[in-house]
Amino acid sequence: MHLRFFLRPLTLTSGLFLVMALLVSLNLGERTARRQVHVIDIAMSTAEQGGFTPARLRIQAGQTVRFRFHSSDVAHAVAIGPGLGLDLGVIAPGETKEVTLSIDRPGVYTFYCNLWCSPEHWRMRGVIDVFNADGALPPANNDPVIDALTAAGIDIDSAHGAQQAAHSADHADVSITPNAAMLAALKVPDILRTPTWKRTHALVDAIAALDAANPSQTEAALAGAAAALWLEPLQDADLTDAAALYAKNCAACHGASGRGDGMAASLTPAPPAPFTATALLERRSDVLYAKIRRGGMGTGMPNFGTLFTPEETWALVDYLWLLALGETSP
Ligand code: HEC
Ligand SMILES: [Cu+2]
Repeated sequence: MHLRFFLRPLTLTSGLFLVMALLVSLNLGERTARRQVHVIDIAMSTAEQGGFTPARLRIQAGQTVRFRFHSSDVAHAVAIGPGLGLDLGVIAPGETKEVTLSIDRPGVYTFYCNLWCSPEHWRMRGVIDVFNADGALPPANNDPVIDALTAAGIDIDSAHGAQQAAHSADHADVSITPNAAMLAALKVPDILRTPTWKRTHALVDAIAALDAANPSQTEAALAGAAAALWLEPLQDADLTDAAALYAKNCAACHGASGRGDGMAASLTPAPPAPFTATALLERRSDVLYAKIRRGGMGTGMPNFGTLFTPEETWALVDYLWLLALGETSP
């Protein structure tokens, strides 16, 4: 995708013509209409007071648009996704921030608040329909990961269900401390190191597979090795962006270190899930991914599928494993 954007505080008007000249030069040969900046003013108040107004925008692919966001009540923060990498940061009460951009790929985009601003904060979202030249929107893509879970009959909401409770009882007393030395000492079937296997299996499955390949190890040793196996691909991964997404969009409920103890944790109909080794023992990464993208019906877990790209979502899943198993965990 080809994206141009310029973040500028309202007060800096001097650079405007330079910026416009650049935009126009990049657009040479395109229709005159495209050269004009289409300005859209968007007022922001808490979701209880109406959220974004207007909340639905229609623009043309390739059109240069300037969004001006104005906070009228409390501090908000605005990001636009998926895949645009746009985050305007905090907008204080009475302040206006703007962004000038042109989105070349038609589709449906979301602008959203990523600063906890009220109990209904996460509802503070708006939609940008980016039409192609024919005035049409491309059809929405299905998510192959969620489709595969559905096809396999895996209900992402019942992952906590009876089966889970029964299994957890067996493992409740196992403390899981990643043990790389133990992992190195064990026989590890190759398939356990493939990304596909890891995404579609839980830690308990890894423990069982290690058990089968290495008879007469203690459960604690096997669990430590499995946890180290889970962390292996994360050692070299750059999860800086995922950590920032988590801090802005998830920590208010799930807690900064994933203990389920964020400042808004008491406001949700169901308690926010803790991201600890024991809590995630039976969780498949693809189920966590699906839950993040689709949300938890009626539980208070918002859906993030219209905000983040699949890649950003996988990075968040990795980050959850780091919170659960990484060195920062108690
Ligand atoms: C408004 C509060 C709230 C916010 C914000 C929130 N969550 Fe949740 N989340 C919940 C609640 C409540 C649950 C438990 C209900 C459920 O599993 O559906 C949950 C469950 C989950 C689960 C399922 C865990 C499991 O063990 O099955 C995942 C994964 C998750 N959240 C990830 C995230 C991520 C990542 C973010 C940020 C991008 C986030 N959540 C933001 C409230 C929230
Ligand atoms: Cu907010």
